[in-house]
Amino acid sequence: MVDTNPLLILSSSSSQDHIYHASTSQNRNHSSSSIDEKTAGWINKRPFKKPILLLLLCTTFGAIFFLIVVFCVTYDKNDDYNIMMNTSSSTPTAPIIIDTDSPPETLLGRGVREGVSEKCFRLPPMDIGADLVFPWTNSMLAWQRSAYHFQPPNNWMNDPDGPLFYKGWYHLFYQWNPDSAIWGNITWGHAVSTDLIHWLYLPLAMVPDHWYDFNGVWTGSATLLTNGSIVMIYTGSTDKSVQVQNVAFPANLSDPLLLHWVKYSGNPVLFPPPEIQLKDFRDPTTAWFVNGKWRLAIGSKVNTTGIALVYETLDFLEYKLLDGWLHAVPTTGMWECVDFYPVSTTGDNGLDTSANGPGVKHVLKASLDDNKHDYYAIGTYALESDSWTPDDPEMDVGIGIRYDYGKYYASKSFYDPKKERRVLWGWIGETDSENADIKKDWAGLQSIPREVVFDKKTKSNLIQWPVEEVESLRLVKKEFKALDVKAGSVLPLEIGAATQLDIVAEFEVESNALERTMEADVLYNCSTSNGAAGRGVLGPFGLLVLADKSCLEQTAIYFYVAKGTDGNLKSFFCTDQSRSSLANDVGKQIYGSIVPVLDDEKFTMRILVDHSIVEAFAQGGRTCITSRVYPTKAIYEAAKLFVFNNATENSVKVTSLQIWQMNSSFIRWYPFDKDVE
Ligand code: DQQ
Repeated sequence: MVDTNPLLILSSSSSQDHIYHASTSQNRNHSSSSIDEKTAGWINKRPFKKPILLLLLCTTFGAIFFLIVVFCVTYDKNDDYNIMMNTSSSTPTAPIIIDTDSPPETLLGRGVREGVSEKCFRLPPMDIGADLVFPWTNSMLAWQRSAYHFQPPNNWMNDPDGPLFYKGWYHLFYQWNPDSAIWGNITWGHAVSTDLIHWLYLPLAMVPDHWYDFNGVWTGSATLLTNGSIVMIYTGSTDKSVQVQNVAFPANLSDPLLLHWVKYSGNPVLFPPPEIQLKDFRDPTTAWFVNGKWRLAIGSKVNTTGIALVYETLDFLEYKLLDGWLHAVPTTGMWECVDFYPVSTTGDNGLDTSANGPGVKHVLKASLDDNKHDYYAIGTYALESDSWTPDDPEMDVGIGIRYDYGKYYASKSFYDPKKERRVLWGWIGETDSENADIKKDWAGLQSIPREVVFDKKTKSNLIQWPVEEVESLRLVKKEFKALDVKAGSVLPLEIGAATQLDIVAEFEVESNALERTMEADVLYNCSTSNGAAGRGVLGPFGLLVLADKSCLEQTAIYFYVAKGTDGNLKSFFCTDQSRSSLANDVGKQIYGSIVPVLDDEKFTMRILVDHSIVEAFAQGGRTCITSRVYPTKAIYEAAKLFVFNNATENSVKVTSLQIWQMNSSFIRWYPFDKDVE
């Protein structure tokens, strides 16, 4: 046990911040005072004649003034040129802003100017200042790169595109910037795998080389037709930044790698319809088959109402806009990356996108441009009227459940016929600074693909679980059983280095714990509750990952059980990043939400730790939280794992805790000169 008073460890992070700020400002004061002393001495020692001094001063100020004028003029010209031509490949010059719902106009980055959402995590302006920038070393930055999540070789990546299974290979396309670790110049990267985990990079699939995708080959989806051919439909941002839909086909269907893609000569196939703004029409879905025709949805908005439009087509070249909308939700803003698919309410398998009938419900997902979160709802799709209705209007798309309560966006699912399952991909962005991204030469990765099914127990949510293939990376296992974790304690788990892990944990709270408390905790909310330091009668309890030996850095993943005024328990699953790093230029939000824990269930969590990425799943995948954490001390061999219970009264029992070291997935280029082993 490292500490029986975890408040020492789990207390507010502000003390850490103070230590760091205090020492930096001390240093600054110290060094500036010593400069002052030296300067004073130097001036005293040299007897200047006044006219010479005056002449010198005038010349110097004159030269400085001239240089400033020249710099301003040149700078403005370049910026105007880049904005007009949309050709800038350099770092956006906009100042840093927070990962915010709506950045102020003056701070808009390049993405927003080009008609897509702000893509970068930015820090609050008040924190900008040379003295506050954390001194990242190369070794700290190098440690952050993932070992078994999908990442391109370098540079910026965002949304997954057109995932599909074809002739023995899983294909993943992705939004990639070939020039920089910042969003822009979007092309389609391409990779293949036989197991969704071990990937091989392939040459680029599509680049912005036509007027209709000059400003980017944006997000799109694949549809496998009944005759075995494939259609890729994607959004192009035109030379005038208008959003249009384009079609591309594989050049050679007998090539399992689908190396070459041919853009249709009649592109674009769709322009924004009259009632839709030119920059609010993007991200076509996989098509589904209804009465001999294909239908696909495209995200948009009307004023502040998020909507999904549906088009019908026979051949993917000519389209008809169907009357009405598939669905609309006021106040949710622009819907990006809409996904629409069936789930079985009775079976265990995933369903092909065109499936419908008894025992089938439909999931509608939208990525909300306004807050960068993926929301879904489960409901019923009426084929004839082409409209979808949520089961619970209070939990509609954009106002109800999220796929993930951390950093997870622009997701897309596909049906995997090999294993008869629906697989979900999501883009995990960065929460560090752009400067750090440029230094480390990459930004963004894809989540471990998740299998998605309807939760037959609660009937009100989905279950997301890492695809079983990730278990092939499991190496040595350590197991702990029947650990009693007293209220207010933190126990180290001796497992060696803790940077690549798969953890499965089960907790039990004392059965009479609830009766022992009369305390109602109705206002509990992960994000506003003082995180893992906020003590209640029944929690928080869980694990500290990526912690150094004295827990100065630690990321807490935990349950908190609150008691409602009706006497019923309400369980929350949260991730507290407020102490995840001593650096002050990274995001430190506390994430989380409610998780249903049924009467016969223990509290269970699974955590995938992969360097700076932590994916956490509660109750078999009912609630998921993905975090980006950037420790500075808890890295390499110094990264440790702890179990904790910060409740005020009740012990928890860890009934089972299994921890596997995880292998790397060794992503590499496809060996074109020889067969893949
Ligand atoms: N990313 C793409 C857009 C999409 C956005 C551009 C979502 O098509 O709306 O890179 O992250």
